[in-house]
Amino acid sequence: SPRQFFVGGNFKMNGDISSIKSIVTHLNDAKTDSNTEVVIAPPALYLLLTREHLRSGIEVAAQNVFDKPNGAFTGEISVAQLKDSNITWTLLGHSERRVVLQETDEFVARKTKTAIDGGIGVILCCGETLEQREADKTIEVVTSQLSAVAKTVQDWSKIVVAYEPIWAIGTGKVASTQQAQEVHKAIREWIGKELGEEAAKKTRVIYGGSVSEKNCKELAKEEDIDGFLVGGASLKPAFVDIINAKA
Ligand code: G2H
Repeated sequence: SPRQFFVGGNFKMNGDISSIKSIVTHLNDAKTDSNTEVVIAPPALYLLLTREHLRSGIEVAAQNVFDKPNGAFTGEISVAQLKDSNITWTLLGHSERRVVLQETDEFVARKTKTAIDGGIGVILCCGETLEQREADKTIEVVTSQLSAVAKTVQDWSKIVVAYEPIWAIGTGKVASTQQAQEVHKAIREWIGKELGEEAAKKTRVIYGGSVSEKNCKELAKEEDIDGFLVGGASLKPAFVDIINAKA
């Protein structure tokens, strides 16, 4: 594959100083596949601590960022503040934010544009509900989430697309390799149509939703699965096995 394998760890709202330090120490000491790009996303409060203790070669991501440069936006963090703290990536559009915080496709797109224009990478999440899948709307839902971004961002070289079917998140119900591959392939075809063949060839499309050390190897064999976004398992030592899924 012309694409570097990419594994993200999304800690969500988990951990404390002591447990995050021990995850970082474990990663620092682990033998990780040098062909895999690794990025971990702790809660905002622990970004600096994580960056300070984590070895170079592993990047740190925020779980969210705001779309304004600075000012009276209580509770928000800017792209410039992330860069100032050596935080080089952000997640955006995770379904937990789309559903719980009611973020729209347009808001996710504005934040993605701000992050990309500011020079940080974006792990852009998309995915359908069980109801949408059963109504055969999966590809339509996912591509319309991505379309909102393509309207304002043409350069996707610093975007990693994370396909996360909502029904597979934190449920232990992983998508089958065929189900995942089918959507990843459709996303790549959509990228080709909207952004060109070069972008389709180069953009990493990673899978998220109950990825574990047990199911990662099979998923990693699929042609259009370029890595994983890992939630629950990224808090455990087995995260290293997922990083090494291709090794
Ligand atoms: C999906 C994933 C990480 P989990 O949200 O973003 O979490 O692996 O716990 O399903």
